[in-house]
Amino acid sequence: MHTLIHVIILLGVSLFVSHASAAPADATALFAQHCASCHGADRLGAMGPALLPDNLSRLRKKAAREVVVNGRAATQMPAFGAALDDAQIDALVAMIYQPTLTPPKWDVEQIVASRIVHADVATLPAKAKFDADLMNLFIVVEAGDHHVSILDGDKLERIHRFPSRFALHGGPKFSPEGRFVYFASRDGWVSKYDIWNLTLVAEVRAGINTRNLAVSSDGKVVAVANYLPHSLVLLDSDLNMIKVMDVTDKAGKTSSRVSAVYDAAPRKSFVAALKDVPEVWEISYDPTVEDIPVGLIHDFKYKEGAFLRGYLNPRRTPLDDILDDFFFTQDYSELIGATRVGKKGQVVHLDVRKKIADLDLGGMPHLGSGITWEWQGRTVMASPNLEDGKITVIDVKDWSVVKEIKTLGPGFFMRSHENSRYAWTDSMMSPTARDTLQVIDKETLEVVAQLKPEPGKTLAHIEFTRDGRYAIASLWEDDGALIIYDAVTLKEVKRLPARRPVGKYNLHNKITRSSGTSH
Ligand code: DHE
Repeated sequence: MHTLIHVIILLGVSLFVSHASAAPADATALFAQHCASCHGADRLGAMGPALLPDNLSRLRKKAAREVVVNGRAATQMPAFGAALDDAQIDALVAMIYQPTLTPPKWDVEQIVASRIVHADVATLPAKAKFDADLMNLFIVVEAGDHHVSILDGDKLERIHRFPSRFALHGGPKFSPEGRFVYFASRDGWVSKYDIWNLTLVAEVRAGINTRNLAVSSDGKVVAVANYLPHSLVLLDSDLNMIKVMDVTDKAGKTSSRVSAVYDAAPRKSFVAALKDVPEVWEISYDPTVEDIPVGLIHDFKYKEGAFLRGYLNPRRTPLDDILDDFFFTQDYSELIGATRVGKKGQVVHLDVRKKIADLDLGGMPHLGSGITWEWQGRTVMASPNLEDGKITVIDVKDWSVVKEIKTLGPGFFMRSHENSRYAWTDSMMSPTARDTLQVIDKETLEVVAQLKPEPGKTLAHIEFTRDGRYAIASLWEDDGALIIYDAVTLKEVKRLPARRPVGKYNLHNKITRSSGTSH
């Protein structure tokens, strides 16, 4: 997670010029001449990505400079190394890491105007144009060249590959019957794709800097979480505007970035994690929900009108601390959130609407990657840790830590399947062990195998086939691969080339909210 410090620069552009330069380079003029046609005169992005400090927070200045000089392979970004001198390049790089003089706006009108319809769903057949088990398909996000692949999970073959928006992030989300998949890009583009017809249907830009999206379990509402602007956007299934919610605290004084939004299917609601305000929001998409003053039973202070529970309106749960990484119990009545400093966890009950337990969680657990299984008659949750080499296993009834399983290094993702005795995890945050997957026996809670097919190359993110027979791992390199393992013998059975395949998602496992996968 990153802290963003916004410095308002009111000085002339000459300040951005490299010290090496004799004559100051005018960054604004250079930008208008060389960059604006693709990245937008306002730097909000167009064909190319947005060039604003928030959007660039994951890219070091040195790397950005490299892109300006050499261009970016597999994209339309040309090399400017020959056309511009060092001072001009330095000036441009400095400029894009500074906020714009006027804060960028992206409101309802702009969102509505950005919508693009690529195909009329009414004219497309409601039948797949290929022969496969439609619930055993995988959607693979290939970040190396911004493409998406669709795999047949029975034949373990690629059916189709198509270009995506720049820098998709988070899991794609599916309509309940599995025909449509929705993607969010870090630049705010939401894309709806018809898997059965292998065609893009519609797109809309819901924000400038977006975190993720969620699709309601009835398939009717798409919720988008934004860092910039501070908003939660609700769209219908065709990406038409329903409403934009400005996200502020109860008093309307402090606005907040939205860290993520999740579909809490059993509750027919979305749950949103806020980054700057100590509240969790729940937004019901159940049209039969009545306006009941929530908290009547537990806490009388929530009787005011602003806290009415209602269709597509936020219901707030106040917290002691900001929580922005969540794990939900299978029925979604409770969530564990990690505090900003990451060392403490809190359990929040969404009906009681308050914290019900504190957890001592050293090592910064990546709760969003948590999975559950049955262990000795209890349900346990396990998640990797972003700072320490360990898997934390917690009893979700009394929230006690059952075990900390030592691993080779800090990890990001964890996966299992109802039909598998193993849970798989990576150590991708470790410089020395990022090439090794570890396999944990869910009964003994011991590491039983280590897989290191390509020493020195990052191996991470697992997804199982619908039946749990195969596990697919990402060789997370530009000329990477999907490595398919037999989930019982742990032997490699096949490899498919892929361009930095950051994540893969099995339709059945995601739509049925398998306990072995994050939701
Ligand atoms: Fe992610 C999911 C947040 C950095 C790859 N990541 C998510 C989700 C959140 C999140 C809230 C759940 C959303 C969902 O699935 O709907 N990620 C964050 C961060 O806060 C963080 C640490 C910093 C940031 O700048 O955003 C971060 N994430 C990364 C990466 O650097 C990764 C490894 C590479 C990338 O492409 O950006 C990355 N995040 C992923 C992936 C998922 C994800 C592959 C989906 C996981 C899944 O299997 O469901």
